[in-house]
Amino acid sequence: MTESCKIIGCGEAFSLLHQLRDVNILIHRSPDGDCIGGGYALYHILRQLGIRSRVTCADPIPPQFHDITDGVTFEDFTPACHVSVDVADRKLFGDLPDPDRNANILLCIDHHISNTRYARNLHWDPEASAACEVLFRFIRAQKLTLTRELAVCLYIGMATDTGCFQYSNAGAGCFEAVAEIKRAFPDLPYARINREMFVLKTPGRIALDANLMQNIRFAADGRVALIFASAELLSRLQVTDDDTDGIANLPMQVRGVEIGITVKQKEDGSYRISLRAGDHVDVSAMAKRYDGGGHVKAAGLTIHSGMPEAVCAELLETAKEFLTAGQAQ
Ligand SMILES: [Mn+2]
Repeated sequence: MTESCKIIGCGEAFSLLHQLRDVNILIHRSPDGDCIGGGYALYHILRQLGIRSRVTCADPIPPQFHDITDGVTFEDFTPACHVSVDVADRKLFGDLPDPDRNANILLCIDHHISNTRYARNLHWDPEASAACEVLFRFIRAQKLTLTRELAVCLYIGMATDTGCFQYSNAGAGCFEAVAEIKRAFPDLPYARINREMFVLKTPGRIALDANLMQNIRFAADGRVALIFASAELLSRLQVTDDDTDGIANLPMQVRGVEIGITVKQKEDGSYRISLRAGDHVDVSAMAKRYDGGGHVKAAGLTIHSGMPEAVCAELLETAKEFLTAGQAQ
């Protein structure tokens, strides 16, 4: 944040990318479909421009994203510059090895309203459903070729960030992009990809969901709901971090819930909290109070210590407050 960040459009982002060589593409820790799809899409775009790049992530890419990663092998090289995709804040890079950890980010391509402008240049559309939607429009604006590989990356990014096109962030631009992708590549395995992304769960995950829903807590006459996944439960059921992806949506399945809180206890005693909002509530504001961030309808934060009961009680109280704030608008 010490240097100023310049917000740039497609044309300027394109001429910037054009001048680069040996690009390290950084995506966020606990990688999801959008940052993986977006990171690999940028790799394919740079290939079209004759520029060598690779995707770097602090955590391994989960196997269900094999449609994106299959057939891609990165060359080994010392990066000359760093570009980030779908990363709202540099602390979301996670635990990277040293040259990358403090890297100067030349360009960030993002869609998070909470972007902290840590990069020197930001190609940004906070209205876009996904970083992959931003990249789709970039490809169109710059008359790049929408290859099959790009189509797969971008489809998965948009599908996952919109919960298979069910969230309110799935706007006209997203549907237009997906329509164009489907028209250009009608034979991609969309149904199989959707099933892998949104339907299939491991047995451990099924058991986890059942346990969490059985112990769900409500406040404010059922308008706030909280689920708590203790470190003990997670280790007993042997669910991986990747397996817990999406549990944040469970509290919102209950009719009447307007703020859904998911508390995940880490082994080190800290808590990773995900917030989800129904209509009329802004959970990004609630996350900000705890130095977190995200979108109006989906945000996250970390609480570093405390007893589980106190942490949950405080979050329920804070949510009640933001519920009332939302009503006043
Ligand atoms: Mn995203």
